[in-house]
Amino acid sequence: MSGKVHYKMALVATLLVASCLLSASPLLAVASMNTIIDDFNDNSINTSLWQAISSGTGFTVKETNQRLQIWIAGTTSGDAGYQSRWALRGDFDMQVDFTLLNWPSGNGVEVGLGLNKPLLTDLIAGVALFGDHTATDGTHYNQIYYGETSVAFGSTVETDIAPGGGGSFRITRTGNTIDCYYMGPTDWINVAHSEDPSLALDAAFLLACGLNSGTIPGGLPVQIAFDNFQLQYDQLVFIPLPSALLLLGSGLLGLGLSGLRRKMKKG
Ligand SMILES: [Ca+2]
Repeated sequence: MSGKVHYKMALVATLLVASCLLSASPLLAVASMNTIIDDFNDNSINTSLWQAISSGTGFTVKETNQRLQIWIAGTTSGDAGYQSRWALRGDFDMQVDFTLLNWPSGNGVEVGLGLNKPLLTDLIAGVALFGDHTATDGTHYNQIYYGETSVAFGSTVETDIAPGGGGSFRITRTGNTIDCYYMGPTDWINVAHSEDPSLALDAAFLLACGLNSGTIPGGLPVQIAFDNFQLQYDQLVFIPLPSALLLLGSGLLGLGLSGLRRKMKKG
């Protein structure tokens, strides 16, 4: 009799343990996410993670002063920054800080954190600060934060960051859902939220800034910096370098401006 009771108790205990393990598995998965932090303090590009990219003329991309600094002539279109040599697969949470080191009024430069399809310039998602600028159709826009995904344009929030100021961007993906944020006065503010199977594709990530061809350049030099890049991720997949060099194009900026105009016209 007591032997049977012990057997039953042992069975129940085993089932309880199994049940706990099963219910705990999502937590274990989160805890096992990998982390990459680049504080740029070594003043040297980590070529196992990044490649410097630029299109157009007058850009300089360099790690210096313990951050990633980008100089823009302010007279030409194109963009520049760091592009990952790896694609994100699965869930992730990444963020980066930016500083507007030299930021003349009306410069039209856009600074952002983005996701592209590997080997293509197609944007999957991005969050950016767009400086006040004049579009080629003559319309003037104030400084804004905005976010978007390939599925939908998010929202715009007007702001007014003084030269020397800065902020932070963040993009997260859980399953088929992507969220884009900027750091507000007290917490992250969501400017894009989309759910679609296409958003779960492998995605290269980039820290970029530049001028869109639909923007009249402000004419004065602009300088910005990225710092404190942090990434938690499920899996990284290597991108072959020769093709990846072609990546940036209008990836972050082209869709951004067209999306912004659609949004503005609706409003
Ligand atoms: Ca730093």
